[in-house]
Amino acid sequence: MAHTYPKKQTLEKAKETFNLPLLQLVYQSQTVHRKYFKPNTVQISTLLSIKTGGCPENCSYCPQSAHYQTGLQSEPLITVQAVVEAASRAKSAGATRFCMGAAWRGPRDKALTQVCSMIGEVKKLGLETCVTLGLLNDSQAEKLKQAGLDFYNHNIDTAPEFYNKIITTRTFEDRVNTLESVRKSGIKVCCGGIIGLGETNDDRIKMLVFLANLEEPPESVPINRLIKIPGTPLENQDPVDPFDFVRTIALARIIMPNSYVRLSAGRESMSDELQALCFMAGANSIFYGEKLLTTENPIPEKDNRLFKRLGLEKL
Ligand code: SAM
Ligand code: DTB
Ligand code: SF4
Repeated sequence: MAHTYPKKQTLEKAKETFNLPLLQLVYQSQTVHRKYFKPNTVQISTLLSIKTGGCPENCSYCPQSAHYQTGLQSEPLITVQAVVEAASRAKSAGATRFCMGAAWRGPRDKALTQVCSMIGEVKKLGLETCVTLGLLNDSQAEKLKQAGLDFYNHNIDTAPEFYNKIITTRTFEDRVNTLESVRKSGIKVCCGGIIGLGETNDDRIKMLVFLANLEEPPESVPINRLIKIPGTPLENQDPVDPFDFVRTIALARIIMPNSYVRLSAGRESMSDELQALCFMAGANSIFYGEKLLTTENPIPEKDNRLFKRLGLEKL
């Protein structure tokens, strides 16, 4: 399918697009969406935290960072059996991809071997697999590839210029190096960010342009809306203007037309109408299931009702 935009996105053009009258922007993003994807379908992923809390990193938004008192109960790496049970339930509920997240700076050898067994077992159930384990080097990415991993999630989270206001225990460049290792191994890349950290619209645009200009843009782009976690430095952040959120989704769709754009964390506090606008703007994937990693997500019955009312089909 012909690309309506040049491969390399300029910041200037992206800003112009972002600032179009909202209805024109959404019309444009829905038009792009229909050229590249089957309309009215949404890909369904389910998340599971396989190692919870006590993370040495200081990401200011995160309930799992050991730097903040969020009241979260830490849990060590769970068993392969526990993963298989959760993945079977997710499959019965209609998920096509199972994503496992660990609160690590990066995986140690022994833990990585156990995650590889989890990947093998989840694949046997006929599900696509995704893991998010923090920083990786080339050989760790290779090991995950050998285990059959389909996707690796590793977010840049925000614009390069804003990144060190949010996290200081690792750099933006560390994140990008991991993305390169994942890409080189042949695993598909899932990479996006969070809206509502105190960044400007320009920062949001810069984050998306950075992703679109990677040698190959991520196959999957999760857009999270900050869940304000008591005890973290961002617990009292100002709310995001919902229309700016929709603009962010629309721009992601337009400049990364081949990528799945996932309406990720934060749906629990979004109205049905806002979610519908996000789908209209080109979001075509969600996390499905009552829990994200450690926080609440809409219960499946609620999502099923919404999908029915909107005439959306789960893929
Ligand atoms: N520790 C790994 C890492 O950071 O790469 C994997 C798990 S981490 C929880 C995955 C992503 O969840 C983060 O990059 C961030 O985008 C998102 N996230 C974490 N806390 C969030 C919050 N309070 N609101 C919205 N998104 C959040
Ligand atoms: C992503 O971008 N969002 C997901 C997934 N990738 C791993 C995680 C959202 C986490 C929200 C906070 C929590 O539940 O702990
Ligand atoms: Fe750790 Fe990931 Fe949370 Fe950062 S986002 S504190 S790396 S679990």
